[in-house]
Amino acid sequence: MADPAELGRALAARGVPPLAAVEWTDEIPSTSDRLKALARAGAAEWTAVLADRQTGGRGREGRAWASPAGGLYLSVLLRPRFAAVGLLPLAAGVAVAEAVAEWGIAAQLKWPNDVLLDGRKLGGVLAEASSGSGGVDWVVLGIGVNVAVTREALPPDVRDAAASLADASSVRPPVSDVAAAVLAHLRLCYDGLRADPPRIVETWRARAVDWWGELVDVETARGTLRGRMRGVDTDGALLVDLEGEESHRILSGEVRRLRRAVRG
Ligand code: BT5
Repeated sequence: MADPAELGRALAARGVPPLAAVEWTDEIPSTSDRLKALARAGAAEWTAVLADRQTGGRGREGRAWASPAGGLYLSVLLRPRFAAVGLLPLAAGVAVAEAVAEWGIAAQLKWPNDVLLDGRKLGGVLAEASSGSGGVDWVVLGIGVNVAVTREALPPDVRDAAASLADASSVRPPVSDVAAAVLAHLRLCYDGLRADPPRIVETWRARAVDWWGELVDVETARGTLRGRMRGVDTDGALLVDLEGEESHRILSGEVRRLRRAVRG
């Protein structure tokens, strides 16, 4: 089990304010489930839960997040008092991309929550929130990054579309160093989000896959929409130009680029 004190020292060395509390266990069903329970019990903002492995790691829409040893499984509790909460998943993606850039890895972001390396998924973000009459009470940001996850450790249906930091770099950072880097960049992105939300959208866009203007299919709960990818608005919604409707807003979905048929 990694040592939470080691993470504390790594954050202090970076001049990052300490976490409110941190739990780091060897194995847990899901760090986000554990942190949601702590959030409901009144835990403070910047409480974090980490695990070496998850047995029930979750993605969006009930999908699973394969969580063998060698990955970063981190959940962070935030209690935002500002309006731009919808941009938190994008801000978390930026934080992950900026963190891995410290090891020379040029990750790309794909709306809404993918962190890609050469088109394969290196990490993902799961944002879950609870609101009351006074607005958003808490947000749990769950972040998974394949730091030194081997292909063999991943399920066969995930393996070919997954990437690991270890594939791309001869440097093998310890998971606790990657955790410290992600948390440090997340602090900066969170402060940036409070001060200047459009700026985070610009930063995200600069790191996003360059599919702007291209034809995409977006699978949504209400079916697949086809159009040209235009941008992301200040609520984090994807804007797609559909036939007969410009800048249609999509709040959640899966984007796939349509490749033009190559004629021989
Ligand atoms: C995500 O969901 O990408 C969000 C993943 C968030 C995981 C973190 S780990 C800490 C915290 N605790 C949790 O329980 N969850 C969070 P989504 O966009 O729905 O992507 C899920 C899809 O990614 C799956 O259906 C697989 O195709 C693929 N996938 C699963 N595990 C993967 C892995 N380890 N590496 C790359 N791709 C994976």
